[in-house]
Amino acid sequence: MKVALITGITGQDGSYLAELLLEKGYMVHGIKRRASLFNTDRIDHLYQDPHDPDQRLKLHYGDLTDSMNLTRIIQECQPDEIYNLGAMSHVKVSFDSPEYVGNVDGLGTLRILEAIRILGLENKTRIYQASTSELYGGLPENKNEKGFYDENSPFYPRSPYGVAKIYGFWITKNYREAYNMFACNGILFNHESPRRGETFVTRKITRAVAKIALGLQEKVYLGNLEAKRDWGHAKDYVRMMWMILQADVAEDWVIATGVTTTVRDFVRMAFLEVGIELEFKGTGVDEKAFVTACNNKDFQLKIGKEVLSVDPTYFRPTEVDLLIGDPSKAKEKLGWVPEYDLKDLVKDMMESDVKLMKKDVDLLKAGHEILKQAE
Ligand code: NAP
Ligand code: G4F
Repeated sequence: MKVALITGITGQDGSYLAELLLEKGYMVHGIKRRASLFNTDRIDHLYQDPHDPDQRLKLHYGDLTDSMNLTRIIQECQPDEIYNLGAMSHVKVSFDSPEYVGNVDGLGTLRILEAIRILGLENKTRIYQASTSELYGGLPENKNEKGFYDENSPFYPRSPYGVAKIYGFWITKNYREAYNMFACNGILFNHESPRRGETFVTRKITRAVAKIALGLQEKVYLGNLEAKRDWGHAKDYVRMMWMILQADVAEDWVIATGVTTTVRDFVRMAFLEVGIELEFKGTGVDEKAFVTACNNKDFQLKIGKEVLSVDPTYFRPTEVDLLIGDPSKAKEKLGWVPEYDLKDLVKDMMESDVKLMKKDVDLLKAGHEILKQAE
């Protein structure tokens, strides 16, 4: 049985990857951080009974800042594959915690690679490093002749997160070249899902739209509506992580959809999923969105209602204006075919968040019923 170790297993990608590897028959080890509250919501459905001898998922307490702990876990698991997904992954937050993000996202990668070397596992263990399109920094002049970022485009990170991840990228490449390790970077463009963290822009939008449509929230405040991102579905992207480690040769790979969309258009698409049409008025910090039509009888808002404002709190000291990736190499050499386009992604996220928020409405109704009966 193949053995995999996933750092960041409690995160969006970690949870989908764990599901995929269990389906493929792997023994999956995951590193979770000790927290004062339960933090395994995304993987609880995979982890019913830790006492079951057939359980193929095992969690270990650990942290990417702790070399001894990482080395011990790797020694215990003897993994065939390590997926280093653990990271402080929020770009805006990285401006507030630059030293911490350097330690976790940069040096954390080194700690994993060095543990493999110390343990003499260079010829056994393949490593996937979660690199990112943030490395490109969105500089227009660095796109290729077709107008995309690809494996050969120069890097220019624009945040402490991007700078930490560029260390992770190069140290992975260096260990591959220096010690002949099967260590690969997946340069992944933004990928989202119903399990996306609530403070990333897509999930913030789909949660807010569901709440606004159900009358649980008045409006949403966002930052830069002009930013453009190449958004794919996390399920498609974790499949590619696995494919990267099954390749004949260790290389670095761009994973993207090749389509870029503004934050503003993502908002429009999310509202349209519940039949609500919007008009945007004003520019910059004065831009707002208003309801112009409601085509779904379940979600009726007042025409003209203001549902979005800009709040400069969400602006970043340095912004990545536009990202768009060229996944040709992954498609041609590894046969990667994504199943979701942006419309499918928005639909999946909206359906999930409407369902989630409806539970709140049902709870409120049940509460009112109980109060009425008590009167
Ligand atoms: P995520 O949902 O934020 O998950 C991050 C994971 O890392 C969580 O399990 C988190 O644990 C864990 N973690 C944080 N700090 C840690 C530490 N000090 N030690 C050990 N684990 C730690 O991120 P994601 O979207 O799944 O992304 C997975 C990886 O891909 C990240 O490295 C991210 O930077 C990279 N990436 C993501 C995207 C994207 O669009 N999603 C694109 C390119 C690259 P807790 O649950 O305890 O917080
Ligand atoms: O959703 P975001 O926070 O993602 P961002 O910064 O692109 O980073 C994500 O993708 C990277 C891959 O390129 C990953 F490496 C990284 O770990 C993370 O998963 O912001 C997307 C865009 C930005 O331009 C931001 O300024 O949305 C803009 N935005 C506008 N209003 C907002 C908001 N972002 C957030 N988080 N919240 C807002 O209210």
